[in-house]
Amino acid sequence: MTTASLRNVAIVAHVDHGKTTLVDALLKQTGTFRKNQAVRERVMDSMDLERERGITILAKNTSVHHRGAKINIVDTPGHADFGGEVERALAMVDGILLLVDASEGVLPQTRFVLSKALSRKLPAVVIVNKIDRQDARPKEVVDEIFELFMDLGADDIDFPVIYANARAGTCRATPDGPDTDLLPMLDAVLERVPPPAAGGEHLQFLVTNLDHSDYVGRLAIGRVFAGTLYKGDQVMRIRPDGTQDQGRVTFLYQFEGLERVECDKVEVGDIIALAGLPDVLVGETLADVDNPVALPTVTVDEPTLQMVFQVNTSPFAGREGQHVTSRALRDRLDRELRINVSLRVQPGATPESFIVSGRGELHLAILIETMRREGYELGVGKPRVLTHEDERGVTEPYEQVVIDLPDEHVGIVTQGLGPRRGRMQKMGSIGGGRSRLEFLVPSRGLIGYRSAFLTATRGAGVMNRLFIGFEPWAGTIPHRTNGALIADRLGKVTGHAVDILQDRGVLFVAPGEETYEGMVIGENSRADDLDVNIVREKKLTNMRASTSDVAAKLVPPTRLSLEECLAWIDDDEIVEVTPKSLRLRKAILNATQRDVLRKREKRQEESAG
Ligand SMILES: Nc1nc2c(ncn2[C@@H]2O[C@H](COP(=O)(O)OP(=O)(O)OP(=O)(O)O)[C@@H](O)[C@H]2O)c(=O)[nH]1
Ligand SMILES: [Mg+2]
Repeated sequence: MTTASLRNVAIVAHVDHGKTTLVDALLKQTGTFRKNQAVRERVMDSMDLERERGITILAKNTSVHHRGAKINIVDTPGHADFGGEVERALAMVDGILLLVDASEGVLPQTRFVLSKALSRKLPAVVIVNKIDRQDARPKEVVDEIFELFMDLGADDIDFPVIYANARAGTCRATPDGPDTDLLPMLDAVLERVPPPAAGGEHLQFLVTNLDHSDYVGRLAIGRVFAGTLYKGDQVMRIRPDGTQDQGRVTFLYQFEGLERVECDKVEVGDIIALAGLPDVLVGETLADVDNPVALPTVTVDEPTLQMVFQVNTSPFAGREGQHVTSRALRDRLDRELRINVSLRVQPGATPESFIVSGRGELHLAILIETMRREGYELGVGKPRVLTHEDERGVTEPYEQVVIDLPDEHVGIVTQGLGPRRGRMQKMGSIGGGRSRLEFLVPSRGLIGYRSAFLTATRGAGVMNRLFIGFEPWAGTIPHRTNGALIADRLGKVTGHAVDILQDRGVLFVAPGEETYEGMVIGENSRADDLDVNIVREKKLTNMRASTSDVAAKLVPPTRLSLEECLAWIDDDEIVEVTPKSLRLRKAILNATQRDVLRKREKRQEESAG
C-alpha cells in the first residue's frame, strides 16, 4: 500500500484574500461538479451566516483529483476570531497554499498562519491572488512575502509563486502572463508538498475537528497517521491526560468534492470523518486497542471574551420566538458545544442564565445570530474579557491592530485609540496618500470599536486585528459616557412623543413600535439615565399640525446592529434578542426599583469613601 498518490494541503490567508473562491475554481476545473451543474459562489461557505457575511467561519474539507492523485484540501477561515480553526487544520496537512492579496499584501493574519505553518515545517506554495485588481502590486507583494518568510526564520525560502485571479479561475507563472487555468497550481502542490508519511503499522488517528450529523451523531474529523481503519473497528480512545477507553467506529467517510462519501476502509494519510464515538473530543487519539500510542495532541484556543445568555424576561417574551425557556436555551447551547470547539458554557448566577465564553465578539455574535434565526429568544449581557493571573498580576487579552487609512484620518484614529489604551508600535506611509499604523490594544478597548473606526475614517479605513496573548491589565477604559433614555410605561411609540423627545438625544425607536417600562429607547445626550414617556398621545383639543407635518419633522431612528448593541450596553443593561427584534433594556425594568437601587449604591459609595 502506498501514499504516493495522496496529498494533504490547507489553504491559509488573511481574511478575504480569496481562499474559498479559489476552492470553487479548483473544484470546477478538476471536474468535481457535473457538467452544467448549478453551483453557487463560495460553495464551501455552506452556513447561512457565512454566505451573508461573506466570510468563512468553520474550516471545511474537500478533495480534488489531479493527475491520478487525490488532493485533500482544507479551506480555513481568515478572520482572527477563528485562528484556532486554522491551527487545527494545519495539524492534518503536509503543506499549505498561502494566499496573499496582490494589493493588500502581507497582513497580520498572513503572518499568523505562516508562522504556525513554519513551526510545523510545512512547505508552502505561494499564491498572489486578485492580480486583476486595479491597485494590484504583485512584485512588491512578493517582496513582502519573502521578507515575511525570512523574518519568521524559514529554513526554506525557495517557494514557488503563482499569480492568480481566483474569481476568473486563471493563473500565471509571472506577473505579466500569459494566463492559464489553475491546474499548474495543483502541479505545484504535487511537486512541492510531500505525500503523507507511512507511519507505523498500528492505527493512530488524531481528532482535529468535530461535526454532527442527524443520522449518525457526532463526527470526528482528522487524519489517519498510522495503520488502516475499517468500518466496525474497535478503537482505543486516548485523551490528552492519558486516560483511555474503548469505542467502536460505526461509519467512515471520505471527503469527495462537496460530499462526505461513506466507505468501509481508510488508509494511512487520508483525512476522513468517522462516527460511533458520541463524546469524542478534539485533541484525542484513536488508536489500536492492543497497541495504544497517543499522537502529539492539538490544543483548542482559550476563550478571551464572555457574555451572559439568559432567558428572555421582557414583557414581550415569547411573542416572536418559538424557543424561549431556559431548558430550550440550555439544550441549544449543549448542541452548539458539539461542533463549536472553542466555545465554553458554564452555569450562570441563576438557573435561567449561562456564561458563554468564546474567541471574540464575532465568534459570539455569530452564535447569537444563528440562534435568532432558529427561532430562539434570549437576553444577552455586556461582553467582558476573560482575565488571568500570573506573576505579573492580572492579565487581559491584547490584540495587534493594523490600520490602513487615508493620511488625513491618522490624527482622529490615534486620538480614538488613546483612551482605549492603544499603544502605537509603528507608523508609516504606504503611498497614495495612505498610512499604515500598528497598535497594541487590549481587546477590552476594542469592543465596539469597529463602527467608531468606520465613522472616523468615513469608511475609507481598513482595520485588522490579531489576538497576541494575555498582557498586564491596562487600567480603566471609559465605556459609554451618555445615559439611557428609558420608556416609563408600556405602549406604542407616538410621533408626538418622538417629536418632543428627539432633542434629548438619539432615539432607537420609531412611531408605531411597541415599548415597555424599562426598555431603552435612546441614548441621552447627558450622562444620567432618564425615564421618559415615549407613548404620549397628543391632546385632541390642541390638534393643529396634521400628522404628516409631525412625521416630516421626525429624525429617523438610529438602528444598532447586534454587535453595536452589545458594545453599547452597560452592566445594568441587557440586549433582548428575538428572531425579529433587537431591543435594549434595563436589567431591572421597574423604574422605582431601579431608583431605590441607585440610591442605595450611592449611599454605599459615600460611606465607603
Ligand atoms: N478581484 C478579485 N476578487 C476576488 C478574487 N478572488 C476572490 N475575490 C473576491 O474576494 C472576496 C473574498 O473572497 P473569499 O473567497 O470569500 O475570501 P476568503 O479568503 O475565503 O475569506 P475568509 O474565508 O472569510 O477569510 C469575494 O468577494 C471574492 O469574490 C480575485 O482573484 N480577484
Ligand atoms: Mg473563505
